[in-house]
Amino acid sequence: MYQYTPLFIIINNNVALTVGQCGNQVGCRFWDLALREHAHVNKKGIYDEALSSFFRNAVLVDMEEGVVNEILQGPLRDVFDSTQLITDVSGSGNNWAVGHWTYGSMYRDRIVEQVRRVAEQCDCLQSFFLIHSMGGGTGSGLGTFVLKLLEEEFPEVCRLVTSVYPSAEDDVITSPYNSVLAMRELTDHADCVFPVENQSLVEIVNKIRHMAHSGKPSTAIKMDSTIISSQGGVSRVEKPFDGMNNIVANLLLNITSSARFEGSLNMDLNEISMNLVPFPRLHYLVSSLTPLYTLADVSIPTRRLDQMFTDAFSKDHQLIRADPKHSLYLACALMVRGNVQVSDLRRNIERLKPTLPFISWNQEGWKTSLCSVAPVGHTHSLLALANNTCVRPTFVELRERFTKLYRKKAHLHHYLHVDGMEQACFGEALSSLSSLIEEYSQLDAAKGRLTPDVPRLSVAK
Ligand SMILES: Nc1nc2c(ncn2[C@@H]2O[C@H](COP(=O)(O)OP(=O)(O)OP(=O)(O)O)[C@@H](O)[C@H]2O)c(=O)[nH]1
Ligand SMILES: [Mg+2]
Repeated sequence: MYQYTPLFIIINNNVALTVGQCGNQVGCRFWDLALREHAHVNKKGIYDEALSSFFRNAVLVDMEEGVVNEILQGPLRDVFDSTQLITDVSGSGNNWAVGHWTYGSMYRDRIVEQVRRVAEQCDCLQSFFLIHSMGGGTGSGLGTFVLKLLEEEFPEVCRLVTSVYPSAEDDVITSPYNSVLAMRELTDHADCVFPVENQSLVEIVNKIRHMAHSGKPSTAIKMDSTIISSQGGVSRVEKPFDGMNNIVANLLLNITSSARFEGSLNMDLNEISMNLVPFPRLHYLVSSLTPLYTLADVSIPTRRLDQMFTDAFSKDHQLIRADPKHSLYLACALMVRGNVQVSDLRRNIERLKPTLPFISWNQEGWKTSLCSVAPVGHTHSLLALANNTCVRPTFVELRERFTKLYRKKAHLHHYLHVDGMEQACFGEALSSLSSLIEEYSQLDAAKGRLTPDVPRLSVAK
């Protein structure tokens, strides 16, 4: 069993909500790794008030019981109690409308009451942290219903959402409908969204496995690194999503590290949207994590440290399939953990800046944080969050998959049976997505007009 360690925890000002299978599996992985991190830092520590509030400030919602019940039987059973769970038995059957309207109206009061109870335990509630998938019914439909509820009931509290996007090969046939319907809600009601694509996660996991088995010393990966290990998961047997969920959990560990540990430069969760979102709808932040591959075994020499910063901007380290270096940056945050100095951060920003297309009026739009505690098994790590027009292709692809079904009105009747759901919702969600795509396109077009600083003519002597 774990020993729990209190550190400098101020996370009790944030409330986590996990909705649906994916949301709960990812959330559970995150909590598990967070416990391991804290236990690692202070091996003699005990489970105390401060860390326990980190867990009390969570509400777990699923309209099926299986996943959540499994959590209560696993290593996390001692930190959650059944009053934090809201479950039903049959699930939303991959239908956004059932999650949003049917379960939304049935569970509205219970959810509000539960969230209020948890919110009252916070000294000064700063943000809600929602974790869900876009492709199914509960996380997507009820998850976005909860988002709207939070806006109504706690309008002053920041809403951050981690959204897992389905891959093109997803076995949920209706996932394009569910995702586009959910996107409209995310665009209108979230302050910040961290999109993660299952396709990218699969590619990263495959690449890591390949490297781990290639045996080349230059690609040595610690087998117990939190990136690839499934040790300590909900169940002993590794499940299909475990490796992928570890990556998302690492994203969450890095985002919340400032709130869990001390550091010379802290970043509160609500500062993310304050600093990275210049326009309210354009709040989709592309994340990249390093180390992911060779740097899993990183040590501190400067060249390697600089390499970590270079990697954060490469295509291979993004959690969606995107290439930020060739699209326009509106803003960027670098969240560093471990033995790294402010001067290292500054040097790397100066080094990389000339290679990155930044919007003209926000060339200095860099936000940084330093947390002194590195993830277990590493000396340092970096999470880059980019407000970048490179999210656009992901949305265009999603729209194409939606249109393919919608043109034929395929599967629509499943949605239109549901009380509260009207066909107009589909058209409205589609046009919301199209205008979002258009807004990113227009900004991206400005990239071509960026003129590099013209060198001054030298005066002939
Ligand atoms: N990365 C990741 N994706 C998942 C996981 N579980 C499901 N998914 C993906 O999420 C989508 C399905 O959503 P789920 O979260 O299973 O559905 P739900 O929210 O429980 O909704 P219903 O089951 O319809 O009530 C599909 O795109 C799956 O590929 C997971 O643990 N990790
Ligand atoms: Mg489910």
